[in-house]
Amino acid sequence: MSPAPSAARALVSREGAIALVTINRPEARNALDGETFDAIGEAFVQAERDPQVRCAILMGAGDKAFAAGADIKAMADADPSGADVLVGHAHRLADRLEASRLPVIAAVHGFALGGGLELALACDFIFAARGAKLGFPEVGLGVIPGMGGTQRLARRIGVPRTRELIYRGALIDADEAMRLGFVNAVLEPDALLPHARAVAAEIATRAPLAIAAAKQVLRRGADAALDAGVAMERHLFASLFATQDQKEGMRAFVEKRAPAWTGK
Ligand code: CO8
Repeated sequence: MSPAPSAARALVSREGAIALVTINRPEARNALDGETFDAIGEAFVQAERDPQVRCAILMGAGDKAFAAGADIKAMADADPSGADVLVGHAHRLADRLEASRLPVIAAVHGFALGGGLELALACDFIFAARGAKLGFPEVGLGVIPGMGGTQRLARRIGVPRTRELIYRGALIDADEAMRLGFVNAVLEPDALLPHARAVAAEIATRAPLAIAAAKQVLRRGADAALDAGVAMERHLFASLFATQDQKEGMRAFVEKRAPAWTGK
């Protein structure tokens, strides 16, 4: 895999079955402007096209931040339609991450604020370095989260806790975010990427179509009534029996050997 065309704003590299996507604007604490949202999206397109890739990690360059939010300087003078254009870049990226066949791990260090936290919330899960600071400072700027954060966080931790984080605009640390339930694990800073890599490598050993199906039903089912979500699960479960990987996985169990997935 070659570097993303917009090498300035996002980088992508492959380590075995893992794609590492890096938000690359450290001098601005990885603040997200339209170009950066698009570059991250392009990096994911590139990762998805590579059939060897089974899992992705999203991280921020430099030692200060995952991403300190949307670029305030780029939107300060926007009118409503300009703001809507900017939000469009953000939403396209969030949609891409959620629709991706790849599970995406956000490896968060330093600041994950505003749009930066919303970006992490559009990933499948978040691992955070101890000392990381997360939050929604938007109401202190005269706006609200605009990349789906009000909805995605509420779905993860409930409306009352989401209200408190958004109305207060206060930053919380990684341990508190884990206690609230939207961070999966807190690691010492040096252990963050090794942990993300280890989990990604484990996921990469599983049947890729099964992982994609699980991702799809967990995402769509979260917004559905229980019976609709269960029906979706039933349909996907049955349809996996049309795949070579289901035959391979079950035969490998019976034959007491490791499965060899083809992704078909
Ligand atoms: N936007 C633009 N530039 C930024 C941002 C940002 N969000 N964050 C940091 N920078 C820039 C600074 O302006 C500074 O630039 P310069 O060197 O040219 O002065 C450089 O990065 C370094 O920043 P600091 O000197 O402030 O670094 P510190 O380590 O002292 O502080 C902080 C780091 C605490 C992260 C601080 O920079 C900060 O508070 N940043 C703003 C955080 C914030 O309010 N984020 C929310 C933004 S609004 C938002 O995200 C809405 C999302 C809507 C969805 C998406 C739609 C587009």
